[in-house]
Amino acid sequence: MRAMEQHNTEAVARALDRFAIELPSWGFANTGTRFGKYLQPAAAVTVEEKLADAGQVHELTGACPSVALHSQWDLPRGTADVETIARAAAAAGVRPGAINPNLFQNQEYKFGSLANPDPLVRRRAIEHCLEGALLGAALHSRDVSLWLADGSNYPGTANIRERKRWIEEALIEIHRALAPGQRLLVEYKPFEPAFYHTDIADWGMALHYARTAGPQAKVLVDTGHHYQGQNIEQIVAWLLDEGMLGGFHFNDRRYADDDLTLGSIDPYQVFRIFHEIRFFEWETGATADIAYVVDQSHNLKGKIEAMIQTVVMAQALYAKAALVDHERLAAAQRATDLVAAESCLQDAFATDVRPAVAEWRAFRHLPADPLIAFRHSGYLERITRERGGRQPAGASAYA
Ligand code: LRH
Ligand code: MN
Repeated sequence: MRAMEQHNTEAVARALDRFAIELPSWGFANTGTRFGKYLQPAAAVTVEEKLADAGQVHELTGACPSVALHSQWDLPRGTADVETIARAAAAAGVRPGAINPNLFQNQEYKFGSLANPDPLVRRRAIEHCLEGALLGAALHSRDVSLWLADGSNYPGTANIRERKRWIEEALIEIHRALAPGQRLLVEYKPFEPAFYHTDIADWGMALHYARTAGPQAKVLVDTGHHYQGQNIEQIVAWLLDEGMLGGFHFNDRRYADDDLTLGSIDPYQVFRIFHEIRFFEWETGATADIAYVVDQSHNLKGKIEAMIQTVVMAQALYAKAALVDHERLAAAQRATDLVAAESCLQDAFATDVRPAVAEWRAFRHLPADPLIAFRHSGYLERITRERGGRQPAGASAYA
């Protein structure tokens, strides 16, 4: 094997050894759009089924040992569900991941949650987040991952400054309740479901709120939560340099928050994000403390297959980013040799890492092609039989 191939194979193996991506429990359930939900008979309904399906993806890819949980969907009875989750996760060979409080589904959140003009609603929203921190501690999961749908639809209908202060007060109180080692991740989104203003609309606002909350708060970047044309990897570079990048929600999109399969539309986008992280680590010698999480809804594709595609694509793009020659890149940047610098990224991105990834899988007794292995496993046929007969959960809610 030529020297370059050997170097690449070792670099890919080192990179994949330290790459893990967390799967969303809600990615295995029937989800839809405001125009409806196409039900899949094999879709998971119970949290045990969501964890089992995630366990299947981990068993085939070796790269997704934890599952993000949405408190209202997965722990409707709060602490009373902790034992069930812990046992089901262990049975599925995965561990509970980030706790996502749900501050958007209840009727009382019509005019907001932490930013609702009604102090009683704000109080209840804070209590729900405090419970989320407790659930996380009980499940030994590290992150409380907070997204607010809060905002307004018409000019003049909300006091934006007052809402800002309510959210600051709430996040300070929630941060105070974190156990040592726990983190509060603040996720931003420019619009939807609010279509005039959103209270945490961009990375700058999320950065401000995280700093205001306290040292255990960081910013979460959902790749689908940006205006068209926004340079996401520049935001990533900034947050890295500020020590405030806590994690990602990965998905892909053509238009808005489409929640499509990672790398299905613009794989070079994810590669550029991974590059900024690897380049930061090379330059600083530090390991970026980042939670990689998938946040997708598979309305048309088979849910487990789409998740396997996602993990395989994430591994491939992370491996490619590990092949960028940082020495050569830094020299070309300093020399303003634009073409040489750009080629460092393009050469790595153009490298076919599949043979090296297949070798990494073989070495770990993982199937060479997880998707083919899944299709031959009979798992889908079995769960379709087991789950198919029942009336799928209502076609109304998101998940
Ligand atoms: C909001 C969001 C958030 C989740 C939800 C399922 O668009 O990205 O992270 O809670 O999707
Ligand atoms: Mn998200």
